[in-house]
Amino acid sequence: MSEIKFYYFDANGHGMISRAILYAAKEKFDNVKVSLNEWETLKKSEKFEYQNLPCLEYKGKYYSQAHSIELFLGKTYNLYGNSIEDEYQINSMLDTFDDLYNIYKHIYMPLNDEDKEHLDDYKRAIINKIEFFMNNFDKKYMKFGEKKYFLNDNFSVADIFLTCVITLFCDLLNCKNVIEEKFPKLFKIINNVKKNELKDFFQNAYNNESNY
Ligand SMILES: N[C@@H](CCC(=O)N[C@@H](CS)C(=O)NCC(=O)O)C(=O)O
Repeated sequence: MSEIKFYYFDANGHGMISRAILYAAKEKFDNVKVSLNEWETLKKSEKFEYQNLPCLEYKGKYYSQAHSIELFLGKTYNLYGNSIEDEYQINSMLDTFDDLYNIYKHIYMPLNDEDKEHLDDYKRAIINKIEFFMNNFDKKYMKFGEKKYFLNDNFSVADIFLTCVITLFCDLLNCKNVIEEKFPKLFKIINNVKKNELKDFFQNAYNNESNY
């Protein structure tokens, strides 16, 4: 049994980036996919201190909250840049996940009839938001000197974020062609990372069937 376990549902969502970091680092870990039934019981365990997933069990300790786990793993495997400025750029990118998710959740699990009537509006809103963020990332990438990876010549959690989150939302919203055409430089990084650092992840851990 591995001394590292990553607990999340059988979906991509809030667990995707941490799973991808573990794959990119070629770490041996148990990728525990919790079913909704199991979760009802597990949720009450003190291991899951905020009563939600993802959760990382790392060498006997439990870690909660998606972005904090990403930071913990990113630093553990030296994928968090070389300076406080790099860390800021990575954190600021990671925070855009929740901005996208907060729109997507109205499509993924509409709360009321109003949500159901406005699915197309939410879809348009989230695609606009993706374009807005990509435009911002594109400008930063040019400012950073258009190196092999987003920040510089070193692979980092910024590249993992870009590859995972943009792939996920493009798949969910069926908008890859539109986004790829507008941001060819960023897609060069994404396509390269998919073929190299995250090849195993996309072959074995990315869930094509999930709607989140
Ligand atoms: N702030 C939390 C949010 C995580 C979250 O929303 N988890 C959801 C799945 S995406 C969850 O555990 N839902 C089940 C529940 O709340 O019982 C984080 O960033 O980890």
